[in-house]
Amino acid sequence: MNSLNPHPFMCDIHDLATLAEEVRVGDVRAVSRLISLLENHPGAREALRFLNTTLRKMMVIGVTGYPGAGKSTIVDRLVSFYRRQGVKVGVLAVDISSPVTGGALLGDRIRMSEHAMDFGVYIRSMATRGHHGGLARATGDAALVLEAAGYEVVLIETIGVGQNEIDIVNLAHTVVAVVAPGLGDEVQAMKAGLLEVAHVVVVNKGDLTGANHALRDLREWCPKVLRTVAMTGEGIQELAAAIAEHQRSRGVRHVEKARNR
Ligand SMILES: Nc1nc2c(ncn2[C@@H]2O[C@H](COP(=O)(O)OP(=O)(O)OP(=O)(O)O)[C@@H](O)[C@H]2O)c(=O)[nH]1
Ligand SMILES: [Mg+2]
Repeated sequence: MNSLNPHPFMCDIHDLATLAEEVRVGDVRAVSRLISLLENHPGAREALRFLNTTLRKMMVIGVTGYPGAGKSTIVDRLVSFYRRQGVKVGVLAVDISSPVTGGALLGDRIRMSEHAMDFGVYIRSMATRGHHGGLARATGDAALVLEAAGYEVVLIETIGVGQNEIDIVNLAHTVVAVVAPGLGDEVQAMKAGLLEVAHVVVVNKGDLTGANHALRDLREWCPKVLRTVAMTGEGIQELAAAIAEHQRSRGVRHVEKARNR
């Protein structure tokens, strides 16, 4: 239990210090409580001072791309991959799913999966609050909280359109852009924006017609393009290796365990 004052507008410094201490010993309820406070009360950012985290000990991976491309399915597979290494993983789902594609909200998808009962996985949906910049701040703060609580990898799912793609680039150490065959015009549009900032590009739904064409096309634009079939897990290990390679290349000091896998 923590002693935070239940009054919604009180962020007493002693309560914040206590809450931060609970976060640092890995108390999941304290993690949730503090992230909620950070989302709603700017004053709660004082708690970050007690956490003493910088995101340098953690891998921050952005998974972004057009609605329905398979971001959540990929994130779910990556969570499995990192859990098999014994790494604690946080997942922040920044945007709600598009009603058009029928893709499940990430949290829902993972909650239905094997990770639901896994205490080494923390899953959270982040609300956009309808203004630029605020999303990145709250998501960055949440990542800091997770790092303080001992999570070694955080996966952030966002829909890569508009301002979000800029936000994610500023926050994530490695940005993975997910496309799927058949998106056509959307892929063309992405070339002008997201693909230019992505470190790893994934053509997911590699089982569908058009995947090879998309791969050839994208390889003219991007240095690192991989094919995955997230539904079956094909290509996920290679994706994890490409992420680790990128982290190494930029000298991120994340845990040795999550590296080289
Ligand atoms: N054929 C095929 N379908 C896939 C694959 N990966 C995911 N899907 C399906 O594509 C749909 C969308 O997958 P999601 O993982 O929800 O995609 P998303 O990008 O997270 O979607 P939004 O959050 O709505 O933007 C689901 O029905 C998945 O089962 C794949 O490799 N092949
Ligand atoms: Mg999704």
